[in-house]
Amino acid sequence: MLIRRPADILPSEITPRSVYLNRRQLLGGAAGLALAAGLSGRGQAATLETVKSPLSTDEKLTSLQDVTSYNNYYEFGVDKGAPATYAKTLKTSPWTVKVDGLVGKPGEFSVEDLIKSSTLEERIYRMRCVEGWSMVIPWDGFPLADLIKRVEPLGNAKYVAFETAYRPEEMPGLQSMFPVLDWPYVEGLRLDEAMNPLAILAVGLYGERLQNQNGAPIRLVVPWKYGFKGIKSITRISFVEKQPVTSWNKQASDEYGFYANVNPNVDHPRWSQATERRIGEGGLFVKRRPTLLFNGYAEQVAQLYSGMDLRKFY
Ligand SMILES: Nc1nc2c(c(=O)[nH]1)N[C@H]1C(S)=C(S)[C@@H](COP(=O)(O)O)O[C@H]1N2
Ligand SMILES: [Mo]
Repeated sequence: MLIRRPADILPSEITPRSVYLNRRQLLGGAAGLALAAGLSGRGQAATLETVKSPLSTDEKLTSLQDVTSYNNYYEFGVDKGAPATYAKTLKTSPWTVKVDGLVGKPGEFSVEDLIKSSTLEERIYRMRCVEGWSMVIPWDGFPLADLIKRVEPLGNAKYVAFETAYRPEEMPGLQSMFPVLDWPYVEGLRLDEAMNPLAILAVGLYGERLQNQNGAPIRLVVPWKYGFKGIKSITRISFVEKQPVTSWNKQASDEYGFYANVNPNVDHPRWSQATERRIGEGGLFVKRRPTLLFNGYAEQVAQLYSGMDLRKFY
């Protein structure tokens, strides 16, 4: 029998997760980090060392259970429960992100390298799906701007294009004779949007590495835009001059624009965007909440769109 010394035992092994999470919350910020040094069987840190970001909301968190079981990830099926069941087949380690296009320093970056070379922050963001539901999620990640600065975009780089892994063997949704989307999933941001400090590349949530259904090992989080901008399991980031095509815009351009800013005044053709349902707020008389312009982040991002007609550029 192998007897492990206490030093080999992870805090997450000896402490039930709920207690562990509470303790992290109590200790807060850097003090909680000492608890987060474990290594998983695959040699990657299972838990994440983060500093608390002042950009966080203090709204009540959506439970880990809801965040990891009510998902959109069409590569694994269109039902909200499908990704939690089927995304396990995606092999997320090792993983590299190729950065190319109009940059001075293109390259292939391993996720572990990106994590090691950044200060991870816990950002509690409210998220809004175009389907009318919302969540409040404690993401762990780093500013997208950090990676952008590292690769030194050229003067003619105006947009950033993102691509999800294309792996039919590991993604059942890609094997379908009637594909829901034109794979691989692609998304894009204007360079100045991508540089906004609110935009992050997330590698974890609730202090642990992302589960596959949430876009492991690395995904985009843009809290002032509808959820479909938050492209999952990114393998490529390209800097380009022209506005890149995006999956949902290609699929139904009258329903999903490039900008996808959360906007209560611009309805989706098939449903209103004026209110939302917070996942986890159960009960018979759940009140829908009014949706805020830019999902409540107007102060930080409205200037990006000054002079633009937001009904035209939806
Ligand atoms: N590759 C990929 N990324 C994706 C999607 C997808 O189907 N495939 N769905 C998007 C949509 S519509 C939403 S609402 C969010 C959901 O993220 P979550 O499941 O982590 O909450 O992921 C986005 N990113
Ligand atoms: Mo969504």
